[in-house]
Amino acid sequence: NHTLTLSTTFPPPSIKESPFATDVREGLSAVPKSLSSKYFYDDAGSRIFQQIMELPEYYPTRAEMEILTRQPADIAAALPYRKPFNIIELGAGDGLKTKELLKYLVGQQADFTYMPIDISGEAMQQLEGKLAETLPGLKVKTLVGDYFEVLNNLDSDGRPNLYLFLGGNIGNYEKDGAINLLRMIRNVMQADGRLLTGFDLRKNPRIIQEAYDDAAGVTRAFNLNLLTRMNRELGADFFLDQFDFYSFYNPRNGEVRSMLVSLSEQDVYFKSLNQSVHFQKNELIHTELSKKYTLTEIDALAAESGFVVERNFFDSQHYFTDSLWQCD
Ligand code: AVI
Repeated sequence: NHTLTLSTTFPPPSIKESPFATDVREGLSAVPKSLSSKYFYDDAGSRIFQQIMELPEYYPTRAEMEILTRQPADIAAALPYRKPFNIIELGAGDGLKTKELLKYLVGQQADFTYMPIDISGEAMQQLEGKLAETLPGLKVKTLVGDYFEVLNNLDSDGRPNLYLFLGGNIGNYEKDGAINLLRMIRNVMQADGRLLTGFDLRKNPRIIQEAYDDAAGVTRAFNLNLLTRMNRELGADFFLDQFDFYSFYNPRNGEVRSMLVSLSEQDVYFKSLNQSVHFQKNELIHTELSKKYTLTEIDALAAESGFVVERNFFDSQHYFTDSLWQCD
């Protein structure tokens, strides 16, 4: 009768802090407090975002879908490729919009390989399965990881690349971040490469305001889900009824800013950070920028990142543009 006692508590396991934990600790100790909107997209948040895209007020997805459904021939004709090329998509997600363009190109017997990049391996597996079913003639090579790493280690077989950055995701970056990302693409691009980026455009301010503060409260739930995520993943004790959601559009600079508002003076304890965060009554956590562009701003952004705008593709209401850029 040997008794073997295994100690599971000593020595304590060395726990490496997750990037989420580090960013939350830093973001909530800063003045003013902020969290990156990239953390909206856990499984629950991604599902809420799917609901946002179907809201009557949320026009960007439908506008871009219209561009890619109605104008794939014009987009394809604007590409200079008469030899095999690659289409590399950053943040492909469910790939629903891109499918319209891919379908057209496959129908034209264009010789290309589609390379979607996403941080979620699961999303890439699903997309690959779906494309194999619906576009069996398409050559697909999925790439899982962070854009910067994947793009810098990409082997494009000496073929020219069309980069896609759709959905208006560029609008969620602060200006420096947007320029960094675009310059990084510029640096890996050959002279005959092209970049097609989705930009949400300035329009009647009321339309934009309502798209980011919908009547059914789905965008509110999208923001409050960040608190649920911190409760679950970081052992925080946020009470969701102690926070409000507020978002406003400033038509003078084209910025929608979203935030959570603390409804009382309160302390929130984070078990996994072994730390409390203090909130004043009415103190804000900035959660998201969603920038709306003028065409002049798009030209300037292209120039600052080493590109020129070759052509803009618009939806019928001119709410959105997929902007085709080449190296300057
Ligand atoms: C993903 N991104 C382009 C969306 C946007 O419109 O800025 C995220 C979003 N936030 C609130 N509603 C939608």
